[in-house]
Amino acid sequence: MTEACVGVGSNLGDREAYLEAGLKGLAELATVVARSSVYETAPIGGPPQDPYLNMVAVIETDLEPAALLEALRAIEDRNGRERGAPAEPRTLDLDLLLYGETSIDEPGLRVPHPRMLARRFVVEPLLEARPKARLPDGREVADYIEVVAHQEVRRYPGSA
Ligand code: PH2
Ligand code: MG
Ligand code: MG
Repeated sequence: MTEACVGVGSNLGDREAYLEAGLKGLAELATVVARSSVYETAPIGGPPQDPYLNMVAVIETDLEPAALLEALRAIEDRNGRERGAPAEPRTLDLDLLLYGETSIDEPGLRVPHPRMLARRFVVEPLLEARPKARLPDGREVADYIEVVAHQEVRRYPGSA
């Protein structure tokens, strides 16, 4: 069993429902062992678009990284995800952030997620779920919160 961290995001349609559908999909393929609160976050990159809801789920899984990534894509597809330009609005985005202490750099599969430490919408919920999260190279995620502190992120009212 490996512990993996998955970023969950939505900024198109019923965002809360898509986050729930994402969590349900994860629970069908793995054991969800922790999750963050939901945050409303200013969109980073891409054309002007609505704010995201973002959160992080921690799972335990027997799936290898490539199979896990494929399973994440299948959950996105089931939830109306259309694959256009990179930072276009999306109904559901499931990003593999960390997979144990494994580093992978292959076309289409890079773990840790290459931009995770530059995004408060990842760093903050990840630290809430796993305060001691580390990258395979030993860097502590907590050391990066100050770097991204200027980005707009707030707890989403009503979420756990
Ligand atoms: N995802 C992106 C691009 N920009 N911005 C926010 N706030 N949250 C996201 O999840 C996000 C983004 C591409 O996946
Ligand atoms: Mg993403
Ligand atoms: Mg993605």
